[in-house]
Amino acid sequence: MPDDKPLSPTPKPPAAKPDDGQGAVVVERQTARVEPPRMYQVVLLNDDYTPMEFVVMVLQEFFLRDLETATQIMLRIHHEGRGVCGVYTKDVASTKVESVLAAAKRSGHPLQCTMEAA
Ligand code: TYC
Repeated sequence: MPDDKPLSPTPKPPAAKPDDGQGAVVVERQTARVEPPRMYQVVLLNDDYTPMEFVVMVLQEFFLRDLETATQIMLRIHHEGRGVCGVYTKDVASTKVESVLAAAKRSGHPLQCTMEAA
C-alpha cells in the first residue's frame, strides 16, 4: 500500500438507484455551508435626565447583567456618552431595543437605545 494515499479522498456522488419501475430515486449529497448570522450591538446612549438606577435596572432586566456589571456599564455610558449592553442576532437585538424604549417611555425617561452591526 503506497504511503502517499490522500487522507480524505474526494467523495463521489452516490450512484443513482436502479429504477424499479416505481419512479426514479435521486439522492443528492448536501454540501451547503451555513454562514454564522451577522451580530448586532445594542447600544445605550447617555442623557442628562434618566436616573442612574433606571439604567442599572434596564441592564439587569433586559440584558441579564448582575448588579456590579450593570453598574459598571451604566457608569461607562455616563462618562463616555454611550456603551454596548450586549451583542445579539438581528431579531433579538431589535426586540431588546424596542423593549428598552417601551420601558423608558412608560417611566417617562428619555433614555435612547439603538443597534448597530457588530
Ligand atoms: N447621565 C445620567 C444621569 O446623570 C445617567 C445615565 C446613564 C443616563 C446612562 C442614561 O444611558 C444612560 N442621571
